[in-house]
This record gives sequence, structure tokens and C-alpha cells, in this order.
Amino acid sequence: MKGSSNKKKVISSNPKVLLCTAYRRFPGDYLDYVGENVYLTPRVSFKRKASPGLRFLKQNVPEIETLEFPLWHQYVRKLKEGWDVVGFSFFENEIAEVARMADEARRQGVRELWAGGYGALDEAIPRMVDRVFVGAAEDQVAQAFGRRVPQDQIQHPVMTWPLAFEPGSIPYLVIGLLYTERGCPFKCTFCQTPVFDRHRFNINIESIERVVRHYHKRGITDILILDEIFGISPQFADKLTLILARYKMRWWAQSRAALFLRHLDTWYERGLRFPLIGVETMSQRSLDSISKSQKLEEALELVRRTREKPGMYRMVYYMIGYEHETVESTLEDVRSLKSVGFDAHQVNIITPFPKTPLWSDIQKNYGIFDRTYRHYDAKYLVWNHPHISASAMHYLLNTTIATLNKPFDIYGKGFARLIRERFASDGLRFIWRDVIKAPSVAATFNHRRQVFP
Ligand code: B12
Ligand code: SF4
Repeated sequence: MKGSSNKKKVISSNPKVLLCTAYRRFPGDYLDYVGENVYLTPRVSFKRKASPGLRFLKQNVPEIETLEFPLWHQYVRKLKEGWDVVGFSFFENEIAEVARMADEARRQGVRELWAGGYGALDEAIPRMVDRVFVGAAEDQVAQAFGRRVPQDQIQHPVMTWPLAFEPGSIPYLVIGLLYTERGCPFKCTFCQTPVFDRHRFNINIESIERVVRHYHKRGITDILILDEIFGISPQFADKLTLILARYKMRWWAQSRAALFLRHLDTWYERGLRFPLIGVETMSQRSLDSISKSQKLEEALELVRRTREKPGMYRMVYYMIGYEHETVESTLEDVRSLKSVGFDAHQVNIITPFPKTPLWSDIQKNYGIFDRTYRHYDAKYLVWNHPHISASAMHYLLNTTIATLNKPFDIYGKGFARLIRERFASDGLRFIWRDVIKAPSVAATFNHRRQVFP
């Protein structure tokens, strides 16, 4: 079967299918996108309380049941309801938890196990489950119920994550999520997207508009577009940004510097305020070594041009551990990035992920010494770097994060500037929208329930 490996058993034509994420090891065990990159409190948190993969599957194949980030006892209790199929959606760093979940499902007599999501690219997975799904799977899952979901009819689900103040998880903002394009035409050596999502396509725009309308009705003012390269399909992006403008959304988007530069003025007018780009390094040699197909000047120009636009907050992805770098050259690179003046940084250690060109290159040239799944969250050195030891890399990561994301710079300067600029441009509307309405909506919002507008 296309896109999946198969040790298929005979299951009924109307099977009971349960799809889960990895379990939470303790109640607060949600991946916190900000907490991984800012060490001190007070700070904001941004917790992954909904799984985009499972939300898409449930929206398009309502016959399935989904279970997002259960605690272990909740998972075991759910298994007891009796299922023909139990499937898991996970990242590489969650494989140990999923292995334990698979054992428990087998122990309880589940007849068929499935795996999907990026973690399913790992070579251990086909031994763990009966069926591995690679790439978008709405259509394949629907086929288990005798239906088809063509690519152009995939419906977008509602999914939100909370932005809160820590300590205390005090709710501040509900962020509505969008994921509008699968696949990528670039071939950065560290990235799994080109091998995972081989077919590029856009999600049905009418269904996206329905979701944005729902966010608006629920009082949501901010949207994060999770796409890796938003704007790669210009006509689609044009339609989508017009929808966002119509509902007066303030939006965040991940894309490449060149695409932001091309569309900056229009997108800014239509509500773009939080651009996220992969700067990756301040060295063109390092950029070229990962085939990023990006010029350093593009990122620098983006900082210059966005600085002129009030209310913008610029975040970057940055990696350390390029093969020719040393401790000294890395610290120099970090200083150079700091001087450019982005507002916040996500810092990762270059990590080989299965089936990427980087994975085979590193295995061939240096060797991978650490196969602890939990260490594949891009915060550990898992391979034999020629110039930097694992402990030195650990020190470098901490120093880099502490230097780039000083709370005073991120909040003291960055947020204070945002508040000033929003107040200057929106006046009392800013007070209503950002100080009164947003926290009130956030205080009562249930992120865990999937709704179908
Ligand atoms: C949004 C995103 C995130 C979100 C979380 C998203 C999530 N799903 O939980 C955040 C920002 C938190 C995040 C964090 C990280 N991410 Co990330 N992220 C992405 C991104 C851009 C989109 C993923 C997404 O939500 N897609 C939308 C949904 C709808 O698609 P999907 O998950 O693929 O699901 C579909 C199919 O896979 C399938 N499916 C999924 N599960 C299942 C299960 C079954 C049983 C079946 C049948 C089918 C199925 O059906 C779904 C519908 O079609 C991808 C790149 C990309 N282009 O996809 C990287 C990506 C997944 N991330 C990646 C990485 C490296 C990370 C980090 C390690 C980096 C870092 N340090 O920040 C961390 C993880 C940290 C941690 N501690 O866990 C890597 C791969 C990771 C891996 N193999 O483990 C990717 C591929 C990017 C890359 N450049 O290579 N990420
Ligand atoms: S890092 Fe981004 S641009 Fe590069 S291949 Fe992956 S998704 Fe495409």
C-alpha cells in the first residue's frame, strides 16, 4: 500500500480504531515550546495541548477515536474499552513511551497496531507495530472504513494552544493554529519533511475559512500558522492572508527569509506580526553545509525591514554543532547573531533524524553514539562531533540560550516595545483586546476538546 508498510491482519470493515499520542509521564508533561528555550521565570509558556496530526485525522475520519496526551492510567483505562486497532502519533523523542504503550496494547489483546507521524520513520518502528504510515494519512485511515478522502478535500480542524504566564500557568492568550500546506520543495540535509511528506498540497481553503471564522467567534485574536514555508504557494497564501485580514487576526507564521521579504508589506497590512525564520547560523559556510539554499543577507535584510514596522516580534531558529565549528567559533557566531537584534531565539543542536541525508552522512563520517530516544529533541549531542565533546556541547547550548534569550531582552525590551507600539497604533482598542478580552477568553478555554464547526 502506498505510503505505508504493511503486515496487515484481517480486521472488520467497521473497525474500532483508537489513535493516541505518546502518554504524559506526569500531569504537567506537555511539550512547552517556550520553556525549552528560556531558562528563567517569570516567562510565558506555550504548551502543546492538542495534536495537529490527530486533530486532522479525527476531523476527516470521524469514525475513529482519538486520545491526546493521556496520563498512563487514562490510556490503560481507555484500552479496556476494547479496540480492533490502536495507533500512535509521535516524534522521535517519544518512541520509548510509545514502545511501552504498544506492549500494553498487545497485552490487552489489541489485534492491530499502527504508527504515524515523524517518529514512525525510525527503523525500530516496523518491528513494534503492524502498519507504518508515512506522510499525510487522512485518505489511508478513511480506507479502513471503506471511504476515501482525496487530497483537495482534506478538511482543516480546530486546534488551539494556550499562551500563559509562568510560574502558575496563568492563562493569557488562546492561539488558534493553522497548518495549510504539506510538503516542501527544498532539501535541507537535516530535515525530514522532504522524505516524510513527499506530495505537496494545500488544505482545502473553504474549510480553513470556516475554522478562522470559528476562532473569531470564540474571541481568538492570534493565529499561528505552523507551516514550515508559508507563502511557497503565492496564490493560496494570498487567499489565506485576505481571510486572516477579514477577521482582523494578528498572525504568526514560519517561513523562509526570502518569502517574508517578497511579501512583507502586503502580509504586514494583513496582520502578520510574528515572523519566524530559520536563520540556523551566521556563517554562510555552515548554511551551505546543510544545503539551506539561503543567503545570510536575506535574514539580515529581514531584520532591517521588520524593524521599521511597528508591533512586529521576530523569532528565529538557530542551530549549533556544525561539523567544522569549534567551541570558540560557535561562541563567536552566537555573539554575531545577538548583535543582529532578533527578538527571540529557538536554539537546537544539530541532530541527525532517521532517513535524512544528515543521518546517513553522520553515520558514515562520524558515527552516532547515543540512541536514547528522549535525547532526540535537538537538545543533546548524539553523534561524534570532530571538535566538540558532548559535555562541551551541553555547556554551549546553555550558554547560547542564556545569551540569546536573556529574559530582560525578551520581555523587558521586546514585550515592552510591543506594548508601546500597540498602544500607539490601537489606543483604547489595545486595552480592550489585549488587556481585557484576551485573558478573559483564555481563562475559560478548553483546549483539549475537539469541536467541529
Ligand atoms: C508544528 C511542528 C512542531 C510543533 C509540535 C507539532 C506536533 N505535531 O506535535 C512544535 C513547535 C512544538 C515542534 C517541536 C519540535 N519539533 Co517540530 N515540527 C512541526 C512541523 C512544522 C509541523 C508538524 C505538524 O503539526 N504537522 C501537521 C500535522 C497535521 O501533520 P502530521 O503531524 O504529519 O500528521 C499527519 C501524518 O503524519 C499522519 N499521522 C500522524 N500521526 C499519525 C498516527 C497514525 C496512527 C496514523 C495512521 C497517521 C498519523 O496523519 C496526519 C494527518 O495527515 C514539522 C515539520 C512539518 N513540515 O511537518 C516539524 C517537525 C515534526 N519537528 C521536528 C523537530 C526536530 C522538532 C523538535 C525536536 C525541534 C525543537 N527542538 O524544537 C521539537 C520537539 C521537541 C520535543 N521536546 O518534543 C522535526 C522532526 C522531529 C522528529 N522526527 O522527531 C520536523 C519534521 C521538522 C524538521 N525540520 O525535520 N514541532
Ligand atoms: S527545513 Fe524547512 S525549507 Fe528546509 S527542507 Fe525542511 S521544511 Fe523545507
